[in-house]
Amino acid sequence: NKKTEILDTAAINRALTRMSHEILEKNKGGEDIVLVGIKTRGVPLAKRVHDKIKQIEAIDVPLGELDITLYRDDLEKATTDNEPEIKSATIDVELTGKNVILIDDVLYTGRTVRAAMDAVMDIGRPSRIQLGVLVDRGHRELPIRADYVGKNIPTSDKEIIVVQLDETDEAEHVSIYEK
Ligand code: 3GP
Ligand code: 5GP
Ligand code: MG
Repeated sequence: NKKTEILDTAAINRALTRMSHEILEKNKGGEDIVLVGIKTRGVPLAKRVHDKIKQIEAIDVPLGELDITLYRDDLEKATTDNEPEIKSATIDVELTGKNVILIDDVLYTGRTVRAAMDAVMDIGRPSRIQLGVLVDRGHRELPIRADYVGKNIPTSDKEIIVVQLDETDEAEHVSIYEK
């Protein structure tokens, strides 16, 4: 159980600033963007990207959130047999025709993002869905990739990524932790 810090507050902030610029560059401005944070830590990250887009282009892009948790039909089962499912969605704007950008802290198997895309497409018909994550730790089990990545951190099965943010935790850093 060794812990190594990969990103500190300044590095997290720089990564989010770069991602916000990339979002605006790739989408030629922020006009049709709707940011959707995936709970828990994807929500404050989406808010930070929102604030940066506002600083850069003076556009107030709508913010929504999705709560996606593991569906357990049998609590005895291993976690890998449980599939993430949507618990609730708070998106107060029309998504049809919009460019929905999902924001999460860590991308791993891709199953959470798959569930998030299902939820978004149940709500409306966006013209496009993109994905931004603070950390891509690899190990994808679905053909899903992120459009905006704070940092690629290749992990082994024995490692997990610890993400702490000021809004949700009493610290702010991204670390790699050996189980
Ligand atoms: P989050 O809600 O901010 O994403 O799943 C609950 C928390 O446990 C997550 O916080 C996440 O940070 C942490 N976590 C660490 N490893 C894993 C993992 O392998 N899968 C999931 N779903 N969460 C993990
Ligand atoms: P996936 O569905 O891609 O397997 O996992 C993505 C979700 O699980 C994200 O919401 C993320 O918070 C969480 N997750 C998966 N692996 C890790 C990890 O190593 N560290 C943290 N902090 N979260 C993880
Ligand atoms: Mg998460």
